[in-house]
Amino acid sequence: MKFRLRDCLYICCWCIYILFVAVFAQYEFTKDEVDNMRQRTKEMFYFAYNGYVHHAYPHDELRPLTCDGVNTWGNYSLTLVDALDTLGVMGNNTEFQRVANVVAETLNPNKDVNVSVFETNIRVIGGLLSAHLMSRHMGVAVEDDWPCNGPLLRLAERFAQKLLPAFNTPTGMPYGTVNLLHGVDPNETPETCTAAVGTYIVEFGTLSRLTGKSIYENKAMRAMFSLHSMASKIGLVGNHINVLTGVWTAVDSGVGAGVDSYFEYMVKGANLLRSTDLMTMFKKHMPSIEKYVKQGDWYMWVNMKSGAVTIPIFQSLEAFWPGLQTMVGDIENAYKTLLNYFEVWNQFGMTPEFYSITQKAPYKLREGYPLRPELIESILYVYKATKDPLLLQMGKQILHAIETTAKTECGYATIKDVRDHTLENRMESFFLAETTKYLYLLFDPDNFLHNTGKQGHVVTMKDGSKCVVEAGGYIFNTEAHPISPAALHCCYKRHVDVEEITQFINDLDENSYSERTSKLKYNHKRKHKFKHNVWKNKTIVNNDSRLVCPAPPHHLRLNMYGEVYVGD
Ligand code: DMJ
Repeated sequence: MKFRLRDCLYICCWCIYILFVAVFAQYEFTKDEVDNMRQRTKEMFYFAYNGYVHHAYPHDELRPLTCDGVNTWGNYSLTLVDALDTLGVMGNNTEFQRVANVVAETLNPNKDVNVSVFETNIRVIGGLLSAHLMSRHMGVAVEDDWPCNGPLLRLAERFAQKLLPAFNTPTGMPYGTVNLLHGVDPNETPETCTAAVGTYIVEFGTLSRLTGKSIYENKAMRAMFSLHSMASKIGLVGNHINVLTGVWTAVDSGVGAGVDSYFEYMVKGANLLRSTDLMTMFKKHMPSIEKYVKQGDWYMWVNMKSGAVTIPIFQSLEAFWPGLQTMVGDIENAYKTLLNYFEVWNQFGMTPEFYSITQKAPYKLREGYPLRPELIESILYVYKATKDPLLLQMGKQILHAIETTAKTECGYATIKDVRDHTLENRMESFFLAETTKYLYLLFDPDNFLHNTGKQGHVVTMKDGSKCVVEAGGYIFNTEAHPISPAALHCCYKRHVDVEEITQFINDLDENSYSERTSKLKYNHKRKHKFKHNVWKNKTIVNNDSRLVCPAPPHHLRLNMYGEVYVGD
């Protein structure tokens, strides 16, 4: 058997790595060391944030080599919106309050600009929703009806309304691009990637649950179900689909670019909205992914119909996968895959966009590292599940690599080529929304976002009703914007109660008492059964303050109305 130099080098790398694992697996970080890493992460964030504010705002992004700004995604001061809740995570109340005001007063969804439906959703709507839900904690004087109302929530909804025309297709799957002022261009291509079809349920579900308007959740669910129903006979989805016909136009199947967050949102949507349907969907895909896409502890690209491997590569975007595996309880496999991915990081000091697993080299024209968060995101999830200090060590290395290779005069730059660490004039907004946030959370064990349900805060609404909010279990959207399930539950319960009572009262005019009772029971069940339709496809409008006020428990309010109407 012949050994080539490359093979020897590869074996050496593995030996060094195993030694490294053996040494650091024993190593416990002291509190001071963790504090130091947290402080360095904070400095990194503020250096980039201030660079953006001083040199680039109100443009979307900072250009870190020329120290000026550029509009990339929609001319909506994207980095400011994306970074807002990271200020919250880092405990900067005054700057959070200042920026929340600026954003609420200046962001304009009525612009004649073409935007990506997906990016606007995850970065702008996600950022606004998360900041809205964080605002009380950050000392903002919230409105009486918060979290079911507030300026950032209203702004998020105005953006969502601008995206809705994209969903008006025969399949319910959205177009990729929409004009915020004019809707979908008649010449718009109907070909969209899978992720851009199936990554709305976290934000749109949140909007519906907070506002009581079911349309957003329904649209997002329909798109997801539609896509899911187009899986191949072996249970895989492709990379691009025609949203008018449902015909797949790119049949490569994997968990990376173009597909990634479709899977992520089944799991996160299921957790956030308590949807068994979404988890069932995920569980239907999972065995097919394990059978065909997973090769050893790598995930490759395969043909969605035959399952045959088409491209044996690792993509930096797919490094979120171990985090998702951890979320569904498969920690052992998550860790194994993470070790593979971190080995790629070690090879170059960062991960290239595409890495050939067979050649052990970056792919041509995909050699860059745009300061992506996915690897550190997975490290955080696996760390929270295992508390293994090796994961802190990995985080430390990532922090060090970015500090020493990407820093410029006014920010942090995309690495153009991971082999020579040359730089490119771009700092994506996700560096401030995700990469720095996940790093910070890894090094901040007492952060409020790590609350597992031991704490909560009771808010009293203007109608006297009470809700527990900020009670932990935060679900991060795919742009790392945390959403509080307790707030959703608080507002959703109100809206459902209102609808039930409204329905009950309407029925009183038409039915006998016994029919009324049985209908109520049926309706009560139906609200938990999601069939592409949260409530009914309508907006709940009710001006009766007694109905809007859920102060007494639901059955008491029914009694109240019983007293009013029974015997009429
Ligand atoms: C982010 O915008 C989101 O995480 C998205 O889901 C994938 N790409 C970037 C970060 O790499």
